[in-house]
Amino acid sequence: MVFRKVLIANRGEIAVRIIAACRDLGIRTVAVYSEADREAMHVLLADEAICVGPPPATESYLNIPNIISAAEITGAEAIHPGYGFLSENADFAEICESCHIRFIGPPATAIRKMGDKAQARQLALEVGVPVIPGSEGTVEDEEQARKLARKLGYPVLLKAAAGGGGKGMRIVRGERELETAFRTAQAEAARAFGRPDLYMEKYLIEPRHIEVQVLADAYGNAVYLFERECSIQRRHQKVIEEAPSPVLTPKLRQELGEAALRLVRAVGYVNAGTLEFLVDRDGHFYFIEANTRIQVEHPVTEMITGIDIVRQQIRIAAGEALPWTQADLQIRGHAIECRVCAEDPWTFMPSAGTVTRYIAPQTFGVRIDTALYSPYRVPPYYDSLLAKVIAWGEDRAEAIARMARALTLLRVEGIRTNIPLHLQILEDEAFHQGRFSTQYLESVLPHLQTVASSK
Ligand code: MV4
Repeated sequence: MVFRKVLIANRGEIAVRIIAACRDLGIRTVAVYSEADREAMHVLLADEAICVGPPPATESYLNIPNIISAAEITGAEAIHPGYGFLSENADFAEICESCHIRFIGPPATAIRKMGDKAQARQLALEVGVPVIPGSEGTVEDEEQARKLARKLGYPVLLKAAAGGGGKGMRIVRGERELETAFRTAQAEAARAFGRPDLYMEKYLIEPRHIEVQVLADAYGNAVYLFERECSIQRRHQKVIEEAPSPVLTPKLRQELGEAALRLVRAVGYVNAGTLEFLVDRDGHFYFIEANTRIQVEHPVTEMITGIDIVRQQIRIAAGEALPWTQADLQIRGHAIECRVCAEDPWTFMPSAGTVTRYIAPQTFGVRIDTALYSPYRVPPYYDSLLAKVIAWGEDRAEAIARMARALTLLRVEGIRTNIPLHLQILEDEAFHQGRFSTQYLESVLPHLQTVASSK
C-alpha cells in the first residue's frame, strides 16, 4: 500500500502538516530546506533532510534540478509540493513523472488546462457551469474589447489568461479608460506571466468569494467536500476563512458542488482541487478559476467533514480509490480559520525578527497548524504566515466565540502579529451576522482600528 518514502517540496506549517499525514500512513519523510531554514521545524520533524540551496526561493524551494536530485538521492517515490512554490507548475509535475517520481497532485494536463484562465472559463461554459458574462476565450485587440464592453455595459474587468488570484486584473469603468487599460494590462501580463493574452468579464459589485473543495481518484470517482467562504481578505490575501458559507442554502450548495464536479470531469482532474466561484447578492454563482493544489484554508473543510484531505491526496496519488461516495458525506458544525501573520495589524507591513515566546491555546475544538517554536528567528525570505488557528463549533456563533477565546490564549512575542486585527473582526457586528463581501475588510478597516485604539 501507498508509498514507503515521500519528499516534501515545501517549508513552514504545510510541510509540517504533510509530515504528520505521512507519519499517520506509516510513510517515511524527506524534508528539503534552504540555508535560511536549517533550524526550521519541518527539518527537525522529518526522517531525513537535504539542503537544496541558498535562502532565495528561486535558488532552493523552486530549484527543480536540486529537488529532483534530493528525491533521487534519498529514494523518495513521491513528492508532495504543498501550496505555493512548485505546486501549480505543470512542467514540474511532468518532470517528476518522467523521473518515475509520483507527483502528489493532479496530472500536468489538468494543471495546464486550469492554468489558462480563459480556457478554463470556456470549458465551464461548455459543460453548463455558469460564468460571468464576458468574452469567449481571449480578447484579441482594443477594437474587440470596445465592442464587447459596450455590449456588457461598464464596469468591465480585464484579466490575464495566464494570471489568477487577482494578479493582472484591471477594472475599466468607462470607454475613456479602455484603450489605456487594455494596453497596460497586456504589457503587465506579458511581463508578469510571459503571455499578454487577456479576457474580459462584466465587473461584479461586492461579490462573495466561495470555493468548493473536491477530491477525485484515478478511476473516475469524484466528490465535493462542500464549500469555504473566503470573502474576508485584503489585496487578495485571505485573512479569515470559514466553512460552511453562512449564505448558502442546501439547494445552492448542491448546485455549486455538482457544478464543481462537472468541471473536474471535463478536465480529467485527479487528486484534491478547489473551484472558485463568485456569488452575487441574488445568490447567483459564477465560476472564476480553479486551484490545482492543497490550499492554506483546507483545515476548515477537514473540521466540518472529518476528512483528512492531505491523507487522501497521498492515497489518491498512490492509486487508491476514494473510500466513499457523495451520499456518505455530511457537514457537521462550523469551522473558522484565522491566519496569524508576522505583520503590523493595521499597516500590514511585514515584521521581521525573533519570536521570543510562543504559547499555543489548548482548548476543545481548536487546532493550530504552525511551524513555530520559541525562540525562532522568522526568516525574511518567505511569506509572513506564522500560524493558522482553526476553531470548530456546533454552529457559527460557537465557532466564533471559541476562536475569540483561543486568540486571547495565544501568545506570540518578539515580533508584531495581526492577532489584534482578528480580535476586532471577531467582534464586528456585520461579521457576526455573516453580512460581508470581498470588499468588507478594506471598507471596515479604519473603523476597526479606531475601536482597537480606543480600548
Ligand atoms: C472578479 C470580481 C468581480 N467581477 N471578476 C479577484 C481574484 C480572482 N480570483 C478573481 N477576482 C475577482 N474577480 C468579476 N467579473 C472581483 C474579484 C475580486 C475578488 C475575488 C475573490 C476574492 C477577493 C476578491 C477581491 C477583490 C476582487
